[in-house]
This record gives sequence, structure tokens and C-alpha cells, in this order.
Amino acid sequence: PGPVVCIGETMAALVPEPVGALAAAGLLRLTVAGAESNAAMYLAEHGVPVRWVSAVGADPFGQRILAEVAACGVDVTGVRTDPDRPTGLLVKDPAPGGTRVHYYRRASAASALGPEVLAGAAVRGAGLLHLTGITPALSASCRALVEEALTGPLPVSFDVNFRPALWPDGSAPEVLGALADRADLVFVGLDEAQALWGARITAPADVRALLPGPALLVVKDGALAATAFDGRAVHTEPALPTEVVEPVGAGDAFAAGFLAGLHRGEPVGRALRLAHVTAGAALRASGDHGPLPAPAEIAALLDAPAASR
Ligand code: KDG
Repeated sequence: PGPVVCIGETMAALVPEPVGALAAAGLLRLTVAGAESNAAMYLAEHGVPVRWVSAVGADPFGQRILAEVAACGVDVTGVRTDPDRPTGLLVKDPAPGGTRVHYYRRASAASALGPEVLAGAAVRGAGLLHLTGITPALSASCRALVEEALTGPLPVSFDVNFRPALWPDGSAPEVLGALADRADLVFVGLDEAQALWGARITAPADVRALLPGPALLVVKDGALAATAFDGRAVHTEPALPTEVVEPVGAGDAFAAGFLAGLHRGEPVGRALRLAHVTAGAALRASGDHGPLPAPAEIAALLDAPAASR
């Protein structure tokens, strides 16, 4: 198959170092954060040919993002540099119950992306488009991009990635539900599905009942397990116990691991396992992107019987 093409915004990201409350921080470490480029970076590290399509400002944050994403082996030739709009910024405020994120991204370079990128050279020959529910919240043109991708000829993988701060008008349940149901492969958290579509959702099967469209639906239940519905069977894989330094980015890593597994021709259960292994790399890092285990360790984790993992 052709390369995976990930499309979406990436921001410069500041995270307190050592990890702790932003209001008390002395030092902020500069990293890179963007759901789709995070996925692209992990995909590249798993050896999957991958391109990232986006826009950054003509500024040092944009240069830094391009350099970091490219350093992982991602093709960034489809990222345009916008002379008139800045790169967005995200600041993390880690707390014991989870990380709060503050966005400075309105009118950013990437918010001006639109359906025209789908006709660009970087999308030509793609085997799969990977998009998330962040993009339709960014602007009308970004939403049109996602809509058009879902009506186009290429298969679409869609990570629901509900970010409440991006949906002040409350339209997320309807918009994200309709988009997700038209994708070929969907990732969604059980807690995220509950937040979007109501407390009556208590199990992965309830999410499937709401989203019958995707040929493959993966429902993640946090640190417990993930369940995939592929139209024929239901596959559940327990998560791997790991230290959690800072959780943002784990969902993107999970999606990349799953897509990498499918790309290698692994059965769905092993692709879920590779997804958990990849998520662990993000969980153990203060930024969104952390190092993958060595290939031999990954292979051992994939082959280990469930009880010993
Ligand atoms: O999944 C992690 C992303 O949410 C983070 O990297 C920032 O892309 C981001 C966003 O828009 O929240």
C-alpha cells in the first residue's frame, strides 16, 4: 500500500520541567504537539512510510516543528509555510488528575488549511489518510477538508480526539458522530464516547451501536483494555501496565501502533497489542513523543502470553 498521510495542525508545546503545576513552574521545556504529527512520528519509527500534511508559520516555532517531525523519518514536504499566519502554541498544565491544556492557536497557519490540500502532491498515491476530530473544530475550511476527505476515494482513519476546549458551541457530539461514522477506521476512547454521547454508553458495544459505519472500530478503555470491532469478530486486548509521567499523546501513539500493525499485515489482536506498546512510549514521556522500546523488546511484548505482559 502507499504511504499513510496524516493531516492536521501541530503546535509548539511548552511543558513545565520538572513535570508539575504550570502556575508554579520555573522552567518550560519546548516540545512539539499535534495529534496527527504525533501519529506520523510513531508510524515512521515503526518503519511505515508516512507523510505529514499541514501548515506552520514562517517563524522559529514552525522551523522547530518541521525539524522535529522530519527527524523521526516523516516526509514533511507537504507542509506549507504561511508567511501571514503564526504557528500555534499549546501550554501543558500537568496535575495529578490529568493535564490541562491551554491553546494559543486562533488564526494559526494550520487553521487556514482547507480541502485544497487533498489535491496536493503529498496526498497523491496515499494508501490511507489519517485525520482526527481536532481538525473540524479549527475553522470552516478545516472542517471542509475533513468532509471532503471522507467523500473522496482514499480510505480514512479517524481518531475522534474530542477536545472540549475547541467546541464551545456544544456541537461536538453531532459533528464528530457524523464524521466518525463515515470513516473506514475509527479510534475513540470509552470515556470520550461517554463525554460526547452520554452516560448510557457503558461498554465498547454501546459505541459500536452508535457508530455502525466504520469497517473497523477501536474503542479504548484507558489503562484497562482496547476492543476492536471488524465486522466479523470482537477483539479485546488488555493494556500493558506502565509508568505514567504525562499522558497527552498516548492516544496518537496508540493509533499509530495499530495502523503500523495493520500495515505489517498483523491480525487485529496483534495490531491492538502493538498499539498498547506504542502508547506506553508516550505515557512514559513528559512530551507527546517518547522513545519506542527496542525492536527486540517490542517483538517480545507482542509474543508474550497475556498473563505475563
Ligand atoms: O493527542 C494529543 C494532542 O491533543 C496534542 O498533541 C495537541 O493536537 C493537539 C490538540 O489539538 O490538542
